[in-house]
Amino acid sequence: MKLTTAGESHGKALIAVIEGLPAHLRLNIEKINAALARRQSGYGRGGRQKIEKDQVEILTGVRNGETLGSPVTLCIYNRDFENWKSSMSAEACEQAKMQEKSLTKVRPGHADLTGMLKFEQEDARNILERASARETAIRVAAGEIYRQYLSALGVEIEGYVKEVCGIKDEGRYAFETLARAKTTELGMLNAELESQAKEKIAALRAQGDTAGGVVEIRVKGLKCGFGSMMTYAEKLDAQLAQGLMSIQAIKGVEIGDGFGVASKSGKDVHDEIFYEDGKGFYRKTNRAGGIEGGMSNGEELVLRIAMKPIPTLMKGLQTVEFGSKEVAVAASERSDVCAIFALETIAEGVVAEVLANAVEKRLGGDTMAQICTRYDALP
Ligand code: EPS
Repeated sequence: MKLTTAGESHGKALIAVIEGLPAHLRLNIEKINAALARRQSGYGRGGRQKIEKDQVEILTGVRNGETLGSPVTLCIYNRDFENWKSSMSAEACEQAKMQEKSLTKVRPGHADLTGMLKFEQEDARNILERASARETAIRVAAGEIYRQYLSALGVEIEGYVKEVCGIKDEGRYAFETLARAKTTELGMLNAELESQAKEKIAALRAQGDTAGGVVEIRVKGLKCGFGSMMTYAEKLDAQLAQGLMSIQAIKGVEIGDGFGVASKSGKDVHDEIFYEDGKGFYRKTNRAGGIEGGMSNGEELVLRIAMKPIPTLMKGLQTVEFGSKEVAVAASERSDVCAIFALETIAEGVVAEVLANAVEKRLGGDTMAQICTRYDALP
């Protein structure tokens, strides 16, 4: 299943085309819009979210609430385009309007400078419009479709915020308790830690600074044997890391005990194997995070991702003005202080995309009924 997204942050719209979805996948469009609303919310978000009210429009591939098997096209209109028309239209724009919206005091940590050098641009606007995390809106819409595909097989994905700028939740939570994170302001499950994290974000906002954090994503119901150790491209852990790393601002991905395995000896890292009639093979621990040899082993998948603080700081860092090469303060008009709550929804969608593709690769199928039958027949 191939996903292509397109669209600039202040352009007319964001678009996604998904090829290869089976026929008869019943879509819950309200759930897609709920995921979009969640991505827009959370404590620490900025002014742009007051302008947008993201709603998906399905342009192709779905009839009467069900996929047809043809390419599915999704569209989210950018309301802010109304304010940017004169400098973001495909048609010729007035130089003065382009100048007004140009950005040359390049932001450390953003794609601005490297993108300008690579694509031979003198205005970072031509880089940042695509680099912006606004693109995650359409990835969430597509991700929710993959999530509904997996849900039809009994595979569920949930996540929560584990850390905000040094405030860490070391708790261990049962899968069934994770959904509650979506009803909190920051996606944390410990109310005391969440209130500390909110204070931290408020203080950083006052200082013109920003915050990142860690999100944990878990997957329940994925049977043994998805992905393969036969070739490196088929390894499920490699595919998940690639997908999660491709989300804007992600600097680290851990599976299971992740970096923690390096400081322990083998007996404290590997999950011992047991067998019981009726239950089959099982493990009492899950330090591997549900993946061994690049394949799902039937245990829960446990993934963690680290998000860097957003690189648009209201109190801009030192930089160099691109044209004059003079010392400058990095550009800022408005920014989020922290988008960690949004990341949870985005990461769920990306994990769903990777897993739906792994299912498709192994089970094929033209219709949802065929795929469900093949999935149910697996041990
Ligand atoms: C975003 C929209 C953007 C940014 C943010 C994500 O809106 P604007 O640039 O109009 O304020 O708030 O993008 C970035 C963090 C970034 O560095 O580009 C969104 O809808 O998520």
